[in-house]
Amino acid sequence: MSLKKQDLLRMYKTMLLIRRFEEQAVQFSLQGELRGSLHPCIGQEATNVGAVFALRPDDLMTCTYRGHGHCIAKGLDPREGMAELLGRETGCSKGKGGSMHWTDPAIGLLGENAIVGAGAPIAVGAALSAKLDGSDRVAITFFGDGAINQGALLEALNLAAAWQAPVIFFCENNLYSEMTPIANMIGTETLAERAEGFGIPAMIVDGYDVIEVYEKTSEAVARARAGGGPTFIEAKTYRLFGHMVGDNEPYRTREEVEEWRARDPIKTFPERLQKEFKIAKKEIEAIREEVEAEIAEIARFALESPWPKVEEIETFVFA
Ligand SMILES: Cc1ncc(C[n+]2csc(CCOP(=O)(O)OP(=O)(O)O)c2C)c(N)n1
Ligand SMILES: [Mg+2]
Repeated sequence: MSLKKQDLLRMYKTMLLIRRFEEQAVQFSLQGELRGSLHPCIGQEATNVGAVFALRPDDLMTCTYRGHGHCIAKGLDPREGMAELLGRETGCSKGKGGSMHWTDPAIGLLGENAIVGAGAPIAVGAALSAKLDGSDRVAITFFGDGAINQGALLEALNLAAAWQAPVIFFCENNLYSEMTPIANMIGTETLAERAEGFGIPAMIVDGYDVIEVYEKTSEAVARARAGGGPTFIEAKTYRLFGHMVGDNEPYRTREEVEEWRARDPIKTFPERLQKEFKIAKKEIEAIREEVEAEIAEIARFALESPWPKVEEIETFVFA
């Protein structure tokens, strides 16, 4: 395994930071500090971190409205992320994007996207551009199982294969598209086998195992960088929170949620670090303390940040 102790600790720290960030965001939403809908990635931190850690800082990325975790893992300043959620001027999209439109070209983030499947063609275009420039950058696009029947995704898969674009299609299959179980929406056993029909190699990974996600994504990234074209990855994952704040979850059972919660990477990964990698408990506790302090600072920064000025209401607005 190529991961060293420091990498494993950084993975744990980032997953925990994402979890605590999302919990703080939910709290802000319930308190009315955060307006608009919020789709937390609670439970999906191992795919966020495992996949993004396989990238270089100059690689390109698109993700969905459930994208805070990917963006933080890619290097977005979480203070700017939280300020964006609260609509403040210091936010990564100047307070004009909110939860579903974080953007930061400096870290290769070409944007979250509220339209299901819409990030995929953007990533294929970015990958094609990297290829035509003669660079070895790759692009990754994250989407959910619900995107699997979207024309935009299917056309993007086709063009990526035809052009051998250096792009990774990363599907976070959390079993539901809003309230609809994936089993009601497709006739195949897996989503991965769809990609094979386009001539794209596919892999299925355990999305609750951050190391496996990292290793498999690294293989796909290496192939893309070397000119080997696209890969489709289906990660089996689960959201431990509802689709969005306010979802009362009538479409799934408590037992199902509890089964996944028992494997929650935020709980099981530090146990694994101790048992399998012999990392001392006190190092893990130190990370927990660091993250708590960071979250307090993130919340303070966002709450104390100014609102955008009325005179700037039309700047950075397209039409
Ligand atoms: C093109 C389009 N159709 C419908 C919607 C409404 N919608 C918002 S989220 C969502 C579910 C998508 O599920 P999935 O892709 O599995 O992602 P998850 O929310 O599970 O992460 C739908 C249908 C939308 N945003 N865009
Ligand atoms: Mg889904």
